[in-house]
Amino acid sequence: MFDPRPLVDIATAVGREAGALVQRMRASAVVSFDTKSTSTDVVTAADRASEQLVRTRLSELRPGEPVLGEEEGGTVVEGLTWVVDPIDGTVNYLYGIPWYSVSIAAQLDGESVAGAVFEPATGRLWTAARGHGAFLDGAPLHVSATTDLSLSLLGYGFAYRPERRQRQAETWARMATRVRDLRRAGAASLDLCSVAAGRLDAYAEHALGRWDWAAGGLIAAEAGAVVRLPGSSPELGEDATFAAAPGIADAMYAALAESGFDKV
Ligand code: LIP
Repeated sequence: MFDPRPLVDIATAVGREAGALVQRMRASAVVSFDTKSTSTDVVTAADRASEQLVRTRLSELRPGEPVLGEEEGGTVVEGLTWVVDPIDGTVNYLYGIPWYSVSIAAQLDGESVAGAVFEPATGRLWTAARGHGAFLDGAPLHVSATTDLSLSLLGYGFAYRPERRQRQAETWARMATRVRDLRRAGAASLDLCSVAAGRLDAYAEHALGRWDWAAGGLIAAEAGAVVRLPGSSPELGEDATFAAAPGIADAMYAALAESGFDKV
């Protein structure tokens, strides 16, 4: 019987090493940086150095296993692939907002089986192994028991492209009167971990990379959330990521669809 827990240990150890590097580099890394898809989609020297460290360490610990990373690319193959976001929440990192992570997942035939999301700024570690639960610093995680949509806290995000942001903002304006409140924290992996911890009742966003959701999506699912990854929510749009406490998942999914979430 395949046991994914040793893969969590590797993701944890390498994530902690990369996180320490990210923290050490911050003062210099945020002085100058490059941009990618738009002028607001930043990449720092720390993003690149973190991914390079992860790649080097995985090649030592798991020789021959491919890596898909946000900065250097790669592909998901049959068998085991490591999926890495070297800094998730790069804009937060740039501004000194302590809400960013190094996210490392192991996927088997494209499905996450192990994941670690490490917060360099706080030292908090979120982990999960498929079928073995989700944990924050070793303590079990459980989603919220919310059953009332109007009393739910919804996390969300924006794409980098301006024309899409406008449509997304219109969706969130419609949702604002359907839920208790909205939160936009800027790091998808940690938004998904927040659902796992019951700190958010739901989270939804478009246009995430596999590296954004690969570990956090598993952590949320293992904590009891209803998780729908890109390609599995046609009513929310082909590139939608959705996670919610089971007590409100159907109502939240329907409210997002009614708000035009699929048209952004
Ligand atoms: C970020 C995501 C966030 C999203 C941002 C960005 P990055 O990832 O974690 O949820 O709203 O636009 O994609 O770029 O910091 O790795």
